[in-house]
Amino acid sequence: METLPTTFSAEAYFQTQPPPPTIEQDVQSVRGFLKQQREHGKKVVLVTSGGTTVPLELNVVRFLDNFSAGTRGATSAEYFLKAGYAVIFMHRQFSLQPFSRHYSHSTNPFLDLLEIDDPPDGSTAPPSISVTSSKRDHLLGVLKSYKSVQKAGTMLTLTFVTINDYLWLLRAVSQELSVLGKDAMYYLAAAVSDFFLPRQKMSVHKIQSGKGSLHIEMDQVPKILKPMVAEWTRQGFVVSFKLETDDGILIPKAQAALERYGHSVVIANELHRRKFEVAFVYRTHDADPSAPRFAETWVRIDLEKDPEKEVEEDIVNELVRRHKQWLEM
Ligand code: PAZ
Repeated sequence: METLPTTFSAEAYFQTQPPPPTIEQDVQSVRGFLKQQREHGKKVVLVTSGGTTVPLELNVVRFLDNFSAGTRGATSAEYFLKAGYAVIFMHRQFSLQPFSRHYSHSTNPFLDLLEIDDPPDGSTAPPSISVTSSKRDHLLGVLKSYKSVQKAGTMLTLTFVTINDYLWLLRAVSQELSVLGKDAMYYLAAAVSDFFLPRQKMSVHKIQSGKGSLHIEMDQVPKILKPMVAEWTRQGFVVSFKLETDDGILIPKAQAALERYGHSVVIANELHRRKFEVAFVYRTHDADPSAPRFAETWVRIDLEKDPEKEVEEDIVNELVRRHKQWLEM
């Protein structure tokens, strides 16, 4: 059996964990997409969205997962498209997607949009289907945006399931996207596992219950932002997210990430307030060494006053503004 490192650097990870079978095909589609977007002078944002799984067996029956439904990523992708960016939407398979997210089966089932219209008495014509009148305007708006994005070819969708799929795909897409230099933005909203089980330590078959309780020791996922910022993305505008449940550590951890990786912005959010409140954490460019090195700006919306408002609209507007300013520097 090959010897595995005790802690995985990004390099050791990619040397020991195999790529997903679809990686080459995905790289080809990203190349084709970027060629088209460059011809149209578009800025491109990579949006990652949804949670990663950690399989416990090679013939996977069980896996660890997390809560993310992909709302942040899918919603933000729509606002980036609206702002004129082309979007590579890299998401967890079956998590929410731009446009169709409005009709998620759990919150707004598609069948509830439709009516059966019976033919007049005596007619042999089959019943027809129409859209419920109260839902028509909303559906029309979403459909128009969706069709125009399809026609313009400004969105490419890629999928991942496991943490391994995610890491390989993120590296490959970032390296491709780096040809855009400063015109590329990386918006890392996916909820990525901090721990994984190396392939070499996985049980081949379903773990059996005969031995009583289950003990699994997981390895730490390498800190991928480090090579991403320093090597893969070449000058890109990198935005990472920091999620915590303990308010006391949220901002300090976001600051520590900025310090460690040297990227553009960290968007900090607390689990239960993430739908209406986030903080932009960034470096200050103050020449005075005794002044604070970081600052934060809160983006808040009032869902009681305006229940239709989405915080992602303000997040994306603010990022578009900062990206523009940064391009002009
Ligand atoms: O997918 P969602 O809308 O339910 O949640 C979004 C989020 C909390 C996963 C995202 O805003 C985020 O913080 N992502 C990074 C999580 C992390 O620290 O790994």
